[in-house]
Amino acid sequence: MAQDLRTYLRQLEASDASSIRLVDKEVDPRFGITAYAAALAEKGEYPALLFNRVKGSELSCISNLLTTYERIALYLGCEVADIPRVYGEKLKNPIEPVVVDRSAAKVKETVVAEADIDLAKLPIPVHNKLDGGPYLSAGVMIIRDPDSGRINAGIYRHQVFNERDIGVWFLGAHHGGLIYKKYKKQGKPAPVAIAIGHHPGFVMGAVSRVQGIGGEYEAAGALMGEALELVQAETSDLLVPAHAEIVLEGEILPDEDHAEGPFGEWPGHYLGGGSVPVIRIRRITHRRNAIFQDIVASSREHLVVGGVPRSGSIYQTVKQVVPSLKTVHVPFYSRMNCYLSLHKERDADVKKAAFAALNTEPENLRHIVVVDDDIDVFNGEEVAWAIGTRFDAERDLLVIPKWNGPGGLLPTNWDYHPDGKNTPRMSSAVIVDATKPAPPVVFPERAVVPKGDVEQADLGALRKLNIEEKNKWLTP
Ligand SMILES: Cc1cc2nc3c(=O)[nH]c(=O)nc-3n(C[C@H](O)[C@H](O)[C@H](O)COP(=O)(O)O)c2cc1C
Ligand SMILES: [Mn+2]
Repeated sequence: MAQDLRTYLRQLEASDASSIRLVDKEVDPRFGITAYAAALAEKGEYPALLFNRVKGSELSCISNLLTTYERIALYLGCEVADIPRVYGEKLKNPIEPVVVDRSAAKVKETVVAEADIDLAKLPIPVHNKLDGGPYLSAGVMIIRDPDSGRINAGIYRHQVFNERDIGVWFLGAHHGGLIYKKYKKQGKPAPVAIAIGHHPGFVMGAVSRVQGIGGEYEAAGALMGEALELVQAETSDLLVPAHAEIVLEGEILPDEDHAEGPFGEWPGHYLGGGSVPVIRIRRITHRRNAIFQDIVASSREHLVVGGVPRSGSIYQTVKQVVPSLKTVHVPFYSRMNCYLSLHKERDADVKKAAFAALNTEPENLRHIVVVDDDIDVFNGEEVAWAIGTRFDAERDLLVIPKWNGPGGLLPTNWDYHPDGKNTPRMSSAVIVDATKPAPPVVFPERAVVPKGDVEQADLGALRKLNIEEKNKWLTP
């Protein structure tokens, strides 16, 4: 059986039943869904949330699903510390998709005709206080490049404007926007499809850095470990995922832009917006009892889904330049940062690794920290300790002025003026070399308790103090 959102939910439930929680109470899609995620996040909890009574909709909504590295490691079949390597290696071995018959495609179980389309019937959340409206945050938009014929996919934010029109916000050099402009130049509508609700390998395949236009379906196959099954769309020559929960089909209109935003973006501020192209929805197909998938915008889920694929691509490119690379972390708590650990053989390894990382992810990275391989880059405290003990700014800091921008989603890529206007600017990148000097220099040893003794500590014997012991030691 082909993998999809449901096969993954089953796998997740079997591995840790407390990681999926049902909200069996009516919630308003306006802030009600994100309110649960935010209330739990305040307590440091990130379970997937399945809402089965969203006001105004007969469909359920899943949100907060891809919030932890453990849930990514689960479908990749590896340890958390090994995600960058495994992810990078899978992307290097793409798997071609296959086309299945309409009768085998679960996404065709229900077809909504153009005249019956009303997006208000989908459980689409309004995420944050100042958001301009409901947004699809986990929709994978599929478009065919008219020149090469290749199908490209990516997640782009879609604001819902009315019962049949949504927006699409393209960033800079993303292929989705470049392809749309080719249709617009010819004055033609661009056929698109938006797949909502699928296996995390499909969702993350769509946001992986794939060289050249297209290749996301192949990346999804690699991450899922099997060929992605596709089916013919209803209204165009696009091939869409056969086992998505929901597919919206439509066209980006060539001459009908609309004001968009604000929207709370991944750096945690309201960014982006302006005038965007409009997608007119012409058909909806979905499963019976479809689950609408949401990604909690500007939260940990948004950051994990965006950050893990970056770690995978960076691992791959840096490893080619500096084979002694141990691993990479683009932390979910600050995706502008990238921590590289390596076994340093030459002092030059540091800058070579750092520049390879910056060039793999030129869009968001601004702070590269290189540490030795005794530092766990998944532990922010260890990285901060390495900076505190092995980095001297005068000697070990390299500032690269005007590296990033201008404009875009990074708050530092804008100048803010007293009249309330913003103008785009470039911002700098830094390389922080927090490694010890390369051999043969002798650096002080790190103080640790011998490993063998740590392993022998009998943690099972620990217990609370009893009354007698309290009287003995805790009474004044
Ligand atoms: C949750 C999420 C939301 C995203 N929203 C947008 C967006 O609104 N616009 C955009 O251009 N990219 C967005 N991205 C990034 C793109 O999906 C990603 O960079 C993708 O690789 C672009 O593919 P492309 O170059 O083939 O267009 C988002 C990524 C994630 C994970
Ligand atoms: Mn692409």
